[in-house]
Amino acid sequence: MSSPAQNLVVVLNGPNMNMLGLRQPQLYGRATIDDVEALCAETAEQLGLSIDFRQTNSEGELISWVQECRGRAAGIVINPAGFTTTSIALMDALLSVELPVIEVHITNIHRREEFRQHSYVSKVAVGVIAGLGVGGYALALTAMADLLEDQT
Ligand code: DHK
Repeated sequence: MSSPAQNLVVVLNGPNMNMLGLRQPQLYGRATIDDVEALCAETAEQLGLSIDFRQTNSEGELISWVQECRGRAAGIVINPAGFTTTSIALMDALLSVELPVIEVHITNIHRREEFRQHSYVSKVAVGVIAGLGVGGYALALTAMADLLEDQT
């Protein structure tokens, strides 16, 4: 029997992602966080994955959620949002769980302000998807499914 951890991908979203659809739609688009969750759920179902989709504005909560993935999940897809460029603690938490991590940004952070371009999360991620809109989440789940398949 397969363990629950084998196909569970935790999709984490950092601060202000609850404002998707309202916040700077010219950059982030009109899709809401609920739309992104629905996209992830649909994509995961097609890929035979389970997902646990979450958003928080709190750095501590995000770190606790990462820690809870150890032994429970097979991989993490994360849009760290504003914590991307600031949180060594988040990077350390991601390292501590020893799981594949894929980083997602809706916008192309490399075309934006310089302060957005350094990511601590990228230091520990298998890969990064940036600038492809909310569709980047579906791409990340597809890449994660391939990664997990290769692991077995
Ligand atoms: C989302 C944010 O909230 C910003 O802090 C990042 C990222 C970019 C995104 O493109 O999804 O700089």
